[in-house]
Amino acid sequence: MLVTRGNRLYKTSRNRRRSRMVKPIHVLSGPNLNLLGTREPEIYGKDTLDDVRTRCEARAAARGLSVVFRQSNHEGVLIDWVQEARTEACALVINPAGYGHTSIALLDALKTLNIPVIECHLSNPAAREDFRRHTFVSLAATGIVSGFGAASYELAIEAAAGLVGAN
Ligand code: DHK
Repeated sequence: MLVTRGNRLYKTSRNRRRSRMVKPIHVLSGPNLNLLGTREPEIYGKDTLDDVRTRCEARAAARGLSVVFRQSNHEGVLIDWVQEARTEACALVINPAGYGHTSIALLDALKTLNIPVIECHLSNPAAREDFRRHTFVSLAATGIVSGFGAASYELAIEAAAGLVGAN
């Protein structure tokens, strides 16, 4: 059985297991990603956000982890969820979508975290319009996965699991 100590996972005895269960990976998606599958599918792919959720859950389960998977179109809601992750998550995967390019408030919230933060993009913003090439969120990210469509989320889960020491 895996448990957390700080942000890392350890195998442990049954007694210890009761007191320290593994926290989930929180996966946050920003504005317009609720439209995934129909929104510019040539850029963002045909998978829906529910498909992405299923893929994340499966990836995490294979590493003995669970996910809390959420999407919002509202900056303040995303910030509230980032703050929640401070105590409730072992790692955070975030696709900030358009807010990544604009939100210093989201960056400030992310900078309060003491857990791995994986920034995730379906497309490769560096290969798109100039205004997408700068992402405030990157300043607080442990690492970035971009350009692999829905698989970017799965790779981000893998990276998070590795960083917290899951098998
Ligand atoms: C999603 C968005 O909605 C855009 O605003 C970003 C990102 C790119 C993505 O590739 O997932 O520029």
